[in-house]
Amino acid sequence: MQLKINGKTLELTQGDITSQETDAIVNAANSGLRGGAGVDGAIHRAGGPEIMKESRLLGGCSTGSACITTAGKLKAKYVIHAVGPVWRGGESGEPQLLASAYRKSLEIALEKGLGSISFPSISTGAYRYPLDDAAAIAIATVKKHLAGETPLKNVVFVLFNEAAFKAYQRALSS
Ligand code: AR6
Repeated sequence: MQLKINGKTLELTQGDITSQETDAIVNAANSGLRGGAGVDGAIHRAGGPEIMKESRLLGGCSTGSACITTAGKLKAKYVIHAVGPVWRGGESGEPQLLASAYRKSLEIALEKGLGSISFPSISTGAYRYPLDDAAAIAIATVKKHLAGETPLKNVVFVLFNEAAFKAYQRALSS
């Protein structure tokens, strides 16, 4: 499923983000950049130890922010480590922090002049953010970025399962 915005493409696909060939893939990281389970574990396993070596040098990345490393053995050139919020009921700034994690990732892509980037569904696994709400924020933040001046021509959401794919489809078509 695709949407054209300002001559650029926003695409949804179901699969494993580690096999994406976009310039950057985004990791759903923790603020310590310590690695973990879920998409974080998959990225470090597939990319090899170089990504963790660079992550350690960064010394952490605050919630709602994003930091960049190279991508080791992955096909992508960079991994952008975005730190989404843990869901605590929605009254602790979670929507703003989630939007900010996406926005900061897109700003890093812009600074680096990247043409393409893939996102997972940040915060909706271990961090328990409700899927439909997270999808609406993710899609709205990317749409806003693509409507402005950016070198990004292609933004892909790589959804790991059907439930996530359907939630992002709903968000994209609403
Ligand atoms: N490709 C794409 N999406 C994936 C993949 C994959 N290979 N594997 C899982 N997902 P999560 P969070 C989906 O838990 O909620 C880690 O331990 C998954 O189905 O990876 O932001 C970190 O170190 C879900 O929809 O990230 C942090 O401590 C989505 O990715 C913490 O979890 C996000 O789930 C971050 O939690």
